[in-house]
Amino acid sequence: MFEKVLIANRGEIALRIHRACHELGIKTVAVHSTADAQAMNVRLADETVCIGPPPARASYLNIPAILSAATITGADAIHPGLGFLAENADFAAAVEEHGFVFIGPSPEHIRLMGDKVRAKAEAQRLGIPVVPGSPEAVHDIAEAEMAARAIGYPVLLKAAAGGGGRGMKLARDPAELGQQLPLAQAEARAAFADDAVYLERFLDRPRHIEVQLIGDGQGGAIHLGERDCSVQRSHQKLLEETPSPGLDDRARQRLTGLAVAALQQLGYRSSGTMEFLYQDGTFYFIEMNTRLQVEHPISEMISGVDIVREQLRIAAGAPLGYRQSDIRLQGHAIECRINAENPENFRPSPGRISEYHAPGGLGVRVDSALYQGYEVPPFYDSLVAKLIVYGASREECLMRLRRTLEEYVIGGIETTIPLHQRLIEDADFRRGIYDIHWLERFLARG
Ligand code: MV4
Repeated sequence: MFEKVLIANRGEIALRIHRACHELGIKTVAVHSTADAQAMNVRLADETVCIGPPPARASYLNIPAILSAATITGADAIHPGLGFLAENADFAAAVEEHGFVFIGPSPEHIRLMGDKVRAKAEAQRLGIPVVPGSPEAVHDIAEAEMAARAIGYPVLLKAAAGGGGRGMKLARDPAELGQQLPLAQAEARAAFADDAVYLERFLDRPRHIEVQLIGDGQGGAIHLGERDCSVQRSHQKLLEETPSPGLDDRARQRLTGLAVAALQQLGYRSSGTMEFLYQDGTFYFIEMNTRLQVEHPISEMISGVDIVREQLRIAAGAPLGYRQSDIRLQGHAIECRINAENPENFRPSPGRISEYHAPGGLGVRVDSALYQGYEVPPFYDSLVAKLIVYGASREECLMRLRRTLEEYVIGGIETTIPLHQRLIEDADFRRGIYDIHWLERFLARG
């Protein structure tokens, strides 16, 4: 096993990785920007290196500074966490070229899944149903119109180098396609330095379902069930749950079985997630994320598997510690993302935490680097805590969630806690009836 791991991230996820390392007896190196010198993950680390000023491109995205920090401290391996450099294939390759272990998938798998057109083709080759669409990027209006006619309108234009929803454009007919194609190409170029776009049939009210997977690159592959991530706004997830209240056991088995078989075929190493849209009883693969995800704890709650520990063990060369038959998915888990934001207009609310009391008790997990007196900096993502609650049933989970949201005190800043309190009382949410548009409608009702 590694002796020392450098954690190339910040906040709650850096703390999450630090905890997994310390449980395995691994020393940690925290790298941080000048804005994060007082952060809890930095305070708890065995060694710290300041890698630059607050803007992420000068610190958390600064590859030479991170590699230098690993060299100076004599780290064996680097965990990228999520966001920042986690899905940067060039970073993963550079880490390895410098003689460190990258705690994640191979650079080739990161690159493959980063190209959304290639990823879909690969998924299809591995027997996974994909959204009907253009098999390749379209380069001009003639190609786009031909593809759209074959797919059927309405169609969505998506950036091949994209993901996460940025730059998507809807076209309901050939005239709209003519207008939207250059806009989609320009946005793709601006956001991803690559103007390649592809087409898909537009699904109007899907659920967003993803499968948590872990492979060891040595033939071992498991799934930890699915997560329903439909409760979102502007592509920002607010609440996730597992299992999805929208799936029956047969659909779940089909989906997870296909996904894990494909993962094994890929020879994939580390944690990964296949994302699907689910509508009218049909699954459609859209993307694969080649990283640990924010919402991974709910899968840990119902499976008992420490996903970060498995990432560390596998990166150190060990085979997966589980076969699928060892995994028992039991009960229900929900995560509420608590952001430092105004709960009505979602404007960031950084500042000093004047008072802090986290909930506890049976079935409760709080992943957060907050503490009383901490100053939430204004430079980064507004996620400051994740409240994860377990129940034997969804009903029990919801009752416990209500109780823990009531108990949670975060003073001095605005948070999304009041919004979570409101939305878990909604009749349709309580019945599990929602799709990716549900939250927007809920917010519009006031
Ligand atoms: C779609 C779609 C409808 N039809 N693709 C947005 C994020 C990116 N990962 C894929 N996205 C979508 N792709 C087709 N063919 C609707 C969305 C979408 C969405 C997907 C998942 C979660 C939230 C979403 C919010 C708006 C749109």
